[in-house]
Amino acid sequence: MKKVRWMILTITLNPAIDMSYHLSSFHINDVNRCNRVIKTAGGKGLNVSRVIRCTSERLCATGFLGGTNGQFIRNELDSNQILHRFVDIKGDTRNCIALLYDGQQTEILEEGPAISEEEAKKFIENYQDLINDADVITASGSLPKGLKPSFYQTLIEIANKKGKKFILDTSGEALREGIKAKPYLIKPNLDELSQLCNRKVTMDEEVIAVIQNSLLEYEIEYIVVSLGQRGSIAYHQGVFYKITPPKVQSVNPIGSGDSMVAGFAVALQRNYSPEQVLVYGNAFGTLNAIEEKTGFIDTSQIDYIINQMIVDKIFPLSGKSIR
Ligand code: TA6
Repeated sequence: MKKVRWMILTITLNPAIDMSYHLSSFHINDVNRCNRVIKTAGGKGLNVSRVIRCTSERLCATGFLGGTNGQFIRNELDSNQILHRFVDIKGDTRNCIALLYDGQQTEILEEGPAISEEEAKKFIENYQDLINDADVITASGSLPKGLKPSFYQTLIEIANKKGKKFILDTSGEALREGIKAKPYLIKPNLDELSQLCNRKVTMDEEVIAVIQNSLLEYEIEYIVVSLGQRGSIAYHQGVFYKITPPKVQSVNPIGSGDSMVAGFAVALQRNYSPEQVLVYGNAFGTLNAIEEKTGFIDTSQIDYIINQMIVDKIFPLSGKSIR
């Protein structure tokens, strides 16, 4: 039988069933009834997987799954025709809750199950085998309990030895440790960047200064700081970019950062130019925000959105555009 070679490997170490409750009223310390609940196979890496699946690129999803929630996710991946190779765990995969009311979103994220040493070892063995069939690897979200904060670092080192491009999208200690292994691309948002440099970062000039002063030493190919609807500021090989997406009517921004990661992975897989890589990621983020479903894009709209993207190259010190 012919062996199927996938090209993008997505990693979700702490997947979740995402429950979105759309509420017409919301009162603390009272009973709130809800007639619109959406249940999705979630965790950031599974959102990435679904968006890649919307394109023609082939992928395989991996991570840890356990219990009936784990089985639900496996069934969802099967029905979305997403190839998957998860490691079975004893614990139960978590639930994450989003309460959507009056244009606002309140999230309750369970910590998730603990991973045993044996399960972590099994994952690494499985991963060593899976990456042989991948050119680009994405790793998204929090690390589950039981794994060392340097777990992503280990995965990046293994990928780098084999010449694979590793995209890391995580936060806190896992990001701090992960960047030491030189991932190919990182995509912190402003909160994650602020955590990383231990001070509040909001302005474009501050983002550029933090990249220059605190991140360049790690020699990461692409550093992309996502700014929500304002797009992103990126650094690649000595050049800073500001990418501004067109103004759109946002319907559901959940998963837009994950969608951005999917866009980067697809563009890297296709060996696009650096500007195209940056534009693709941003376009995918925008396309997700205009859809009701989390982790979904309408691929027929990619060119339409890309044509409206503004890419400015920036002088690092003055923040002045040189477009
Ligand atoms: O940003 C929302 C989300 O993508 C949800 O899908 C939810 O599962 C959550 O993130 C998980 O984030 P974490 O960082 O805990 O892995």
